[in-house]
Amino acid sequence: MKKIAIVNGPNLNRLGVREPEIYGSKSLADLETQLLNMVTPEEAELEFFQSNHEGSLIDFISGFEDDNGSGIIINPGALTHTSLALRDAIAGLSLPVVEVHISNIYRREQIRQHSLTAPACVGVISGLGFAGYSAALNYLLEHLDQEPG
Ligand code: CA2
Repeated sequence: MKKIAIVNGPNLNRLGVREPEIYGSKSLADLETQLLNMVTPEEAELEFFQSNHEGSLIDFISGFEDDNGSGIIINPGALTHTSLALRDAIAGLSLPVVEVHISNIYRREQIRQHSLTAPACVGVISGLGFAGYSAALNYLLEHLDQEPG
């Protein structure tokens, strides 16, 4: 049984509340429904986690691997651009991690155009809105237990 975590970092609990012009008008609960509708319980178990705290995110992803997790989709929020600790935690995992950004970070302010966490991930999807999470989930469903590609 595949076990996939969808992890969202700081402020993503505010999705749908503010800045709809950048992040859309849907909430984190809408995202969960969208992803749950993509899988049957026999196909994969999805676990959702959001935190505004760097250490909690690090504890969750390492605990998820210890708990027989198969893959992770992560939107580290602004920690993408600042957290060497989160990058180290991702790099220390043996399961595949896909980084997702709702907005296209390469079209935004310069400070957002560099991801510290991306080099530790198998791939990055940026700018496709919630569809990026679905694409990441499709990738993991197809490629878990296989070589990247
Ligand atoms: O585009 C993304 O998904 C980001 O990871 C979102 C982060 C931002 O710091 C990254 O540069 C790109 C910010 C998430 C904040 O989300 C909010 C949503 C609604 C209201 C307030 C914040």
